[in-house]
Amino acid sequence: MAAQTEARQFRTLFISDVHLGSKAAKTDFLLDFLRYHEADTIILVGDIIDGWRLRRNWYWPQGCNDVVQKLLRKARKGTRIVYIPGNHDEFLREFPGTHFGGIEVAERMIHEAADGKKYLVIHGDEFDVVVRNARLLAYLGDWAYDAAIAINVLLAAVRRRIGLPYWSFSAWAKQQVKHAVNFIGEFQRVVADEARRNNVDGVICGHIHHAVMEDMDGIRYINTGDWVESCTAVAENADGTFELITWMKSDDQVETSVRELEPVNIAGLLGRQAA
Ligand SMILES: [Mn+2]
Repeated sequence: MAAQTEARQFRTLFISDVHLGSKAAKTDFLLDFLRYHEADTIILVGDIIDGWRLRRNWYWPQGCNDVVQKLLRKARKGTRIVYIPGNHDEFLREFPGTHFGGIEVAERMIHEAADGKKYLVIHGDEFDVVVRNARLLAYLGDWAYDAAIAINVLLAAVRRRIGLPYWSFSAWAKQQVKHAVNFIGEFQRVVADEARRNNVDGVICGHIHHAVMEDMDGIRYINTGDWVESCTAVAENADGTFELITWMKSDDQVETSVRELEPVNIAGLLGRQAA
């Protein structure tokens, strides 16, 4: 493969689940990706910084600084950068509407593509609870659905206060290998429903580390994937079309092979789930 020497220019780039502060973060690949991909707007779709991991064990090698510096430099040069926090960087959820170093923090946003289509942009973790209880909630109706999401948010706050990590859908789904595909499909369906409720054409999210672009009954579902395993990003072209980019290389050709699952304590919930 011929080396790419010029940066590609996009209207928008979407990146999520970098997990800076976790040993699994592929910062060298992401840095290389950011070197060769420019955009008018970059939207960080959550779990960029792994706050849980950092609270346990401070791990912040030069690569993490380099990624942050690279993003701040792009912001200084005129790229609009929006940071939508996820569950691993939920400490930022307390600062919606604030700016730091030219980066805006927003809980969620509606992205209007160049072709006029509208996309809801969210990290997606709030729908874990809906995925786990889909059938029950469908039976109980709208009020239960809204209540379940509210309880999930409250539960996350309590767990955070007592030092437990957020219950992770993705880690759980991965452990349930046999059922993982079902749960990914269920997550996609639930998130697409949320887009429908917001009267938009599609949804762009992260969280489950499964990059894909597909149609879910007329709603465009786009997942940006992650920079822990798959090293993917989603780019919007000047005409409003989207492409999924996989970037597993760097100029330094440093191959990292650290793979680890999120160290979450999910035994209680697993016990209840495992029938
Ligand atoms: Mn997440």
